[in-house]
Amino acid sequence: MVLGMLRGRGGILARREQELRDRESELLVRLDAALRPFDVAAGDDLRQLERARAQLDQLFLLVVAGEFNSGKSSFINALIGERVLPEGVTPTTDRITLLCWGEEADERALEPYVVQRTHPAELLRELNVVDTPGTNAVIRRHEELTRDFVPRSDLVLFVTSADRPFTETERIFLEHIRQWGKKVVVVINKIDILEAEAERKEVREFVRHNVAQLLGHEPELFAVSARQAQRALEAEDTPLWTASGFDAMQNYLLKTLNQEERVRLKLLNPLNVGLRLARQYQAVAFDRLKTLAADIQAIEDIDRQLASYHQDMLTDLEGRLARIDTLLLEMERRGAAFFEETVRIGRIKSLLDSDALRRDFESRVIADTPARIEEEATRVVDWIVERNLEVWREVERYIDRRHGEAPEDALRRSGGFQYNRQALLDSIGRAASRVIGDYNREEEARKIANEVQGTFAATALAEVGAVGLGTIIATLVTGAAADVTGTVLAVALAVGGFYLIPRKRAQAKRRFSERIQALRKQLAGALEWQAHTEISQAAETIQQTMEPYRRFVETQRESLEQSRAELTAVESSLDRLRVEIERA
Ligand SMILES: Nc1nc2c(ncn2[C@@H]2O[C@H](COP(=O)(O)OP(=O)(O)OP(=O)(O)O)[C@@H](O)[C@H]2O)c(=O)[nH]1
Ligand SMILES: [Mg+2]
Repeated sequence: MVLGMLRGRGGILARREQELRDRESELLVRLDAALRPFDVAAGDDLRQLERARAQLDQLFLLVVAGEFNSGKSSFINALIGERVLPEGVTPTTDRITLLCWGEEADERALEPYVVQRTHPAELLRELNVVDTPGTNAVIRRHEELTRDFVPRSDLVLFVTSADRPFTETERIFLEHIRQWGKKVVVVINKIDILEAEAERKEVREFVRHNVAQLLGHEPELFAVSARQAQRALEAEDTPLWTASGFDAMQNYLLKTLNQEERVRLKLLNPLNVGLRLARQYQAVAFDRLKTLAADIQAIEDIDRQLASYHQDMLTDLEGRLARIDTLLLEMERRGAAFFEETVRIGRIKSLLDSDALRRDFESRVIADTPARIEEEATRVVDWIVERNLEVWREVERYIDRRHGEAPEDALRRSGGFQYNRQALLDSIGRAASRVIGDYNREEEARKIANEVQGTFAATALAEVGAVGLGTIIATLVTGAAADVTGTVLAVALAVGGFYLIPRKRAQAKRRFSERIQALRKQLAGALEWQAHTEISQAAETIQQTMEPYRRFVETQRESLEQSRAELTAVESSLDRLRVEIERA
């Protein structure tokens, strides 16, 4: 009301209207910017928004839609007063036809499947009318065209037919229109086929009730007969024109839907499109944030897993080293007993036979200890190898689980985001599978064993051949015996040094014990260091592999949180503006 009055007073309305228009435009530009980060999925929606915004400056757009054969084209022809559109019993209209005022009848293509027709009909000076292909026809393409066009309309005239009023597919289509926040006027056409007034009333009531239920408010509803209206026009029969319902229909379109109401609807059209998109993409952002939260959880789990693996590994290793300790300790004890028994004055003769002495030492003291130590060390190495593999398996399992949580269709719908995320998950999954697939336990074990051996080889042998750890250890401990027996022999030969014997015995025991201590330290050190290095390396490789995913998750989260906040802000501004426009 106010809008119309103000316009009448010249300039003031124009300013008020312009101000609302500008604010709306500004909000829609903001919305557009907020939707940009939503990648390809938002492409179509952005176009809808763009078009709706562009139409702010165009003539009011009345879109006539409904099921095929309900008489949409006939309805428009009657409204215009001439048969400008083809009518027919089969699905007839196969493109969107935009009817505009023009001095001469003309036609030109606007977009694929969209034509503009000019016609010198009075009604078209007030509004543009759009004829659409019918829904629920066998030709699916028709319905898609119409669906895509709905967001552009300022008002939808929804035409249902009296012979099959309000079908299920019509309900679904109306639901779609409603989601775009469109104002809908319902037309029941072909009312002429119902002769009894009671039947007409029944149909009206049925449609009214169902539409009201769907829209949540009483619809504006007209029962008409396009056929009668066309006949009335031809015969210039005024009573028939009134009876056809077209008098009331035309009145509504030109008077009730006056200039101010049209301006209001015009302003509300892009605004409602914007509101819908703002809400829709907040939900998208929410969904993605939920996915990301779970991703972050998974990444943290992997981090924790890696840390605890490291800890477990070192703890487990202590137990394994204790077994090697026991072997060494037993050997040390046997050594002490051997020296106690051998390095004695009464045994001087056997002491002089250093070869025999050494053999004796080797068989009684050293015995199979080096082989058993080697066995234990091999077990430790195998266990390191196994552990390493397990860490990667764990990563693979996590990635698999994250993968499984994004269903195929969701992936397609959400476009870039899910696609990129999935690609990153895939690449980690592949990296993990590759490591696991290529993992050669024996090769890994050999590598680690070589490293450990290397630590000893330098001390034990000048030259490292392909000797095992056991041989190296044997060499090291036998060296102690050689040392001892050598010294003892020297003493014996020096003669007279009886009193030296006990000292030499103590010295031999001490030396042997020192050797073993050194060996023990070296072994534990080498194995611990290897375990630590291996797990650290695996952890580092895993972290590196995960890095792009981690970065993706973090940057996406940040940007989605911003988008969501902005969308919420735009939504509430649009809501406020809507109230203002509705009240204006
Ligand atoms: N009885 C009766 N028939 C009508 C009326 N209006 C249209 N028809 C007939 O219904 C059939 C379909 O009319 P159209 O105007 O082509 O219907 P449409 O909704 O445009 O159909 P599509 O373009 O295929 O979606 C034609 O045979 C019309 O003659 C009416 O008021 N009464
Ligand atoms: Mg048609």
